[in-house]
Amino acid sequence: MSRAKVYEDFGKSVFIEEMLEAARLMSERGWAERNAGNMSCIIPGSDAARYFDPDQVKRAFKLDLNIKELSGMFFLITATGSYFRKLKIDPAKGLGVVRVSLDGNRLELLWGFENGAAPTSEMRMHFMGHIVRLKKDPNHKVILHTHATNTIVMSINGALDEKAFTRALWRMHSECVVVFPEGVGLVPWMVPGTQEISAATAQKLEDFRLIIWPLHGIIGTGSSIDEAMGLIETVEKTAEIYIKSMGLTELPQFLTDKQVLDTAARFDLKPKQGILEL
Ligand code: 2HA
Ligand code: ZN
Repeated sequence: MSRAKVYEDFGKSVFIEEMLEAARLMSERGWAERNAGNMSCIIPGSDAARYFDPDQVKRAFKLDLNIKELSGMFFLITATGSYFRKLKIDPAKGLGVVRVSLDGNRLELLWGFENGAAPTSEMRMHFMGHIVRLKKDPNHKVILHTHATNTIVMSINGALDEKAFTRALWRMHSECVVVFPEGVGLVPWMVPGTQEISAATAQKLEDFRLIIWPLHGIIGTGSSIDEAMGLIETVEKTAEIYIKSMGLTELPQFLTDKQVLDTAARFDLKPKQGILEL
């Protein structure tokens, strides 16, 4: 007689704990008004095996894109319409764990999304983004999207294209070139939740871990929530410095391009070429 396998409670897992903490931080910083923002995180198969019965699929979501590259993989992802500030009250409503079907056309729900909830409206960006980042970095796991206030304000300056945006960040805060030597990607404004913004963002994720969505927010990616969040925090803090310094009447003092390069060299980093003017 075989005994039924006992699964651990995913609601008490470190995956849920870390996502709730990220939602709390974003909400407290004012980056998550109403249902703003969304997150997704890969759950390695070895962890998934501890928490989920692979045969207990609660529901399935048909996709309008094929993500065969991710078939069989497990993702923890936020629900459409979920409020970050309320996520901790009922995590099994605002979050769900889905497995990508073998044919890559469906998401199979294994945990969460209670009361009929469904994945975020930006799920196409998340899945297309994961496909790209995994090819670049086998340790990649997390995509965060949030409406970081100062980053949005900085993006209102339309003169800041991708290179100018990166240059401004690198020149205003010594840490920036160390944290993102590849710079930040920037896509033109596009309607949120569309195939268009998802494809453009995924394309940029070929070269960048951080993407600016002008007049909307920011995307950060990485091998952990800490890493993705750390990237976003560094841009957001520097955007705050940018805005605060705009009112200064004295001649501004920026890092020279040599100082930026010297800082990168100290950490054996090679900043993306073609951004600085040295
Ligand atoms: O999840 O942030 O971009 C709501 C949004 C859409
Ligand atoms: Zn958004």
